[in-house]
Order: sequence, then structure tokens, then C-alpha cells
Amino acid sequence: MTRALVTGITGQDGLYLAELLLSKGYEVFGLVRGQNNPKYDLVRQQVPGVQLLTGDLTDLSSLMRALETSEPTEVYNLGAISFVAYSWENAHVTTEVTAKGVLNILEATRLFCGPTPDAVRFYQASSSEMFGKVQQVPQSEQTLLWPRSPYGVAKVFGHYMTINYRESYGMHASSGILFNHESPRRGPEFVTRKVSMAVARIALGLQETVSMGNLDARRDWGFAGDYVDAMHRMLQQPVADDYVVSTGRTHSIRELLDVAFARVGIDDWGRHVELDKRFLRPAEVDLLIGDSAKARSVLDWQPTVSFEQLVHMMVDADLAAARP
Ligand code: G4F
Repeated sequence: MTRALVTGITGQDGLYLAELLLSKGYEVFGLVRGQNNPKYDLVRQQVPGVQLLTGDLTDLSSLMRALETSEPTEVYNLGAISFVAYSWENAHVTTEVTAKGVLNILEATRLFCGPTPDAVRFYQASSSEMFGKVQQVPQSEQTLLWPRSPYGVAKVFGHYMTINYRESYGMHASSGILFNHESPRRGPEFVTRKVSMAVARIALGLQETVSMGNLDARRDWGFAGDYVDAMHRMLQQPVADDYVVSTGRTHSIRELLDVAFARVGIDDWGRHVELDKRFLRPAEVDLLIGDSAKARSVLDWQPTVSFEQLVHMMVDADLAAARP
């Protein structure tokens, strides 16, 4: 039986990846941080087949223990402080977890592998946020990185450290440069879920308005379930590499609002949306659109859910959850 260790198991991607790996017959171990983490119960409920281990990306010895217990052949490093807006106010802890945490798990994996550095296949969750002030449209694996947030800077560190461990030690370490990916499991702080939850509550008469930031930013949004499949495909390749994972289509926050409100029969959403400067960022990533040609040809991967289907899926799920 193939064994996988997943950090960040409590997040959207961790849950979808665990389901995928379990369906393929893997034994799955998930790393959970902290004492009495309330998300233990969420993971037990949603993916009961996962074996949970305690550990922290900032604590090298806890990672080594988790590797010794799980004895994985695949490690997926999805753990991070992932909310970009939070990273300006908490740049130091973002750097500790999202940047130096990658170094810790790479080093723990290298030590665990001993004389056979490619015995464990390693996946690093890199991000389109690394493109920041984009230097090319669309963005590919070759595009110069120009991060615009402490989170983006931390992800760049993790990305290059992964490449460096591959090149220095011969590790089978791959990096997935994933563009925004969403689902009904998305945290409520991210814009898609914030909108889908608010639209559902507005449709049901439970709230009147939602406060938003920059409506002109554009993102390449895909479905998280499709994106974890790309992660798995990367680790099945004979040679490790880096891949952009994206839909190749971009939409503004305004278009997100159009589709979400239209789903509940509201065409003129202006009276339901208030602009609030508190949601503006010190530096914005204005335009993301990915060129995933390499993933499509080498991994034989492609997205299966359109932007409209994704937004409908999220609004429908939040309507079902919010109905009294
Ligand atoms: O949903 P967001 O918070 O996602 P963001 O910043 O693009 O980051 C997400 O995707 C990255 C991949 O590129 C990941 F690496 C990262 O971990 C995370 O998953 O914001 C999307 C856009 C931004 O331009 C933001 O300014 O939406 C804009 N926005 C406008 N009003 C808002 C709001 N974002 C949030 N969260 N809340 C608002 O009210």
C-alpha cells in the first residue's frame, strides 16, 4: 500500500487530496498542528480514513517524528498561512510557517531518505501569488517572479528551496504553481466563499449587504478538486519538475459578483455591495491568468469545472447550508 504524509490536511486542499489518495488505496497520514486543534473533528468527520499525527512546520523534530511514524513514499506540503491579506500584519509568522516551514519539511524528508534521496517523492504547494506584479501575460513556469505580499515572498522562498533541494541532493521534489482554486470547502475569508455565503444569505433575507475591497482585480479561478489531481499526477512522473496549474481564463471580482447574484435571480447587485477600504491591500496583484500547457501535455491534466459551474456550486452549497 502506498503511504502519503500530507501537511495542511485540515484545509480545503488537504481534504480533497486525502479523499483522492484514499480512493486510490493509499494509506494517508495527516499532520495537524497544536493541542486540541478544533479542526481534528472536521478531518475525522470528512475523511475518516486519514490517520492524524501531531506536528508543526516550524518544528523540525516533530516533522522527523511524523516521517518516521508514517514512513511515506509521498509527502505533500500543503501547510501554510495562506490568507494573503493577513500576511502584511503577520509577516514574521508567515515567513516562519510559509517560507521556513518548507525548508524544515524538505530537510526532514532529506534526512529521512538517507542515502536514497529520491525514495520519497515531495510536492510543494507553490502559488500564482508569486507572480505578483505580473511580468508576462499569461504566466507560465518561465515567468519572472515579482511577489507583492509577505505571503508571496514566503512562497517564492519555498519554491526556490524546493528546486534547490532537487538540484543539490537529487530529491524527487516537484512544485505546483497553483492558481486560485476554490470550492464549497473554501475558508470564508477568501473572496469567492465570502461572496457565495453573502449571496446565499441575501437571497434568503438573512442579510442585506456585503462589504468588499477591490472589485477590479482579476483571478484565474478553478475547482480545488481538479487541482489536487494535478498534485498527485506530478508525483507519478519519473522526473520531478515544476508545473503551472490553471484554467487559462481570468475574471474580475465584479464578474464573480455578476455570476453569484444571478444564480439567485438578482441582476442588479449594486445595492447589496458596499465598498470598504479595510479590504483593500497595501499592494495588489491585479491580473492573474495561467498558461498550464506543460501540465496539460506532460501530466495529461485539464480542469473539468468552468468558472460559472464553480460559482454555482458554491452558491448552491451555501444556500443549502443557510436555509433555516
Ligand atoms: O480570495 P483572495 O483572498 O485570494 P488571493 O489573495 O488571490 O490568494 C489566494 O490565491 C492564491 C493563489 O494565487 C493563494 F496562494 C493564496 O493562498 C490564496 O488561496 O482574494 C482575491 C482577490 C484579491 O485581489 C483581493 O484584493 O479578491 C480581492 N478582494 C476584493 N474584495 C477581496 C475582497 N478579497 C477578500 N479576501 N475579501 C474581500 O472582501
